[in-house]
Amino acid sequence: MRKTLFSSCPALFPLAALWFACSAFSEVALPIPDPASAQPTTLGRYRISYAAALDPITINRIHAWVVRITDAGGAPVANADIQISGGMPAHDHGLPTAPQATAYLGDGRYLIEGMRFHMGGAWELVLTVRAAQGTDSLSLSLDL
Ligand SMILES: [Cu+2]
Repeated sequence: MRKTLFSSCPALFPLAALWFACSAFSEVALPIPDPASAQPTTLGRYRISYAAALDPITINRIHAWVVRITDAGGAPVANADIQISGGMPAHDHGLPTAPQATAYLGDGRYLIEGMRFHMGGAWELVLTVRAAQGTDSLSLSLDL
């Protein structure tokens, strides 16, 4: 299953192998977003599904996410630039880390590394996608 994720892009394999080696070491599996959970972005240009490597998400543990981006018709979107921002609106602070999209995993899936939430409560996460269809974003509400 994992092998097929990378078969369409051999150039990414060394990076992916490294990530898998690290993830095996830390006993964290690559999460697979459920396409059925995809949500439309604000302007309807994309649909985004996501999965966190921690389930449930634990406070103060740095971890990875995988997000899957498709166009409005459900076709996987490659070559997207993804910016991650957010914070706790009620506390007027941002994220304690600067999560980054670090690898394209194929089939519209991107590895997001560096996620961490440092307290329980209501978080907002904003994923901004810039790709061929234009720029659009999705706000997620997380109650931790
Ligand atoms: Cu807070």
